[in-house]
Amino acid sequence: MSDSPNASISNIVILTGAGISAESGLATFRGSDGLWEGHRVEDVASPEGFERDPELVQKFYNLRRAQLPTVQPNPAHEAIARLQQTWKHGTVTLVTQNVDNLHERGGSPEVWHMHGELLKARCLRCEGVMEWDEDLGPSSKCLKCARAGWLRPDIVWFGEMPLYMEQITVRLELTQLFVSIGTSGKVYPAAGFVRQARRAGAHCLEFNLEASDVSGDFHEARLGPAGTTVPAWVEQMLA
Ligand code: BJW
Repeated sequence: MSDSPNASISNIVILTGAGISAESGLATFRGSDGLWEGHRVEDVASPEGFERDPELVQKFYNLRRAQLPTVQPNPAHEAIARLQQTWKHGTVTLVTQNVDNLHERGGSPEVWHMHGELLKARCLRCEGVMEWDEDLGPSSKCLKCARAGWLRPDIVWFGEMPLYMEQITVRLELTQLFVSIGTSGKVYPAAGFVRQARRAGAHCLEFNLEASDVSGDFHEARLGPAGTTVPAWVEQMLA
């Protein structure tokens, strides 16, 4: 029998939030410089807000899309990618609430973006989803049905169903280790994953600068900047 504390772990589920991209220069949602400042959440992150003022919402996401090439993945993104690439004992499932592409650019082979992606657009007319790296506006034409004026960011807003939910539930049932990194635990269903995983018998570990709203549901917390704490943990896992 192995003495390693990791010997009983085969499957790992990692959930990330805005905090993992903070050290790359992307603002978090609920920090003092949070993205919502200057905008009411319901104005820019709800289907009703989009219906009321599509131009404001498109502009909000256009600015964030345009920011992506100006930022780089940090050591936390890279460490997770290393774990995904080299973990030999089972699966490492990476679920992110982030709509940026820093996990992919950090080398992650597979990322489930449960709240959508800035670099995708969705057509309200034909439901087609397509890669999109330019500004979206009233004259943007769907690449699938060729109609203009029906494209929106492929982002999951409040009241909409997050993506990959069935697959995530299956992985949470099968995991021995659930790890949450840089998320405030304020937004559901993601904030409830720790309880699901814990009920299924997983050890639950939280990385954050400070206690989150769901810290009490974890077995263990590592406080500090993810760019330092996450690479140290990955080294430990791979040792
Ligand atoms: C660091 C750090 C560093 C900083 N190192 N850490 C009860 C149950 C179920 C649902 C609900 C419920 N009550 C209400 C709901 C509905 C609603 C909801 O949760 N509302 C809450 C406000 C209460 N949820 C929904 O509507 C969701 N859909 C849904 O529920 O459908 C029905 C359903 C039911 C049951 C099962 C399945 C489905 C949809 C939610 C969509 C969220 N969308 C947004 C916007 C996306 C687009 C965009 O990016 O603009 O997603 S909201 C926003 O919050 C964004 C984020 O992904 C999400 C989470 O934020 P996150 O990542 O946690 O960021 P912050 O800023 O809050 O926290 C950052 C953290 O990092 C902090 O803790 C810092 O300390 C830390 N940090 N620097 C480490 N260097």
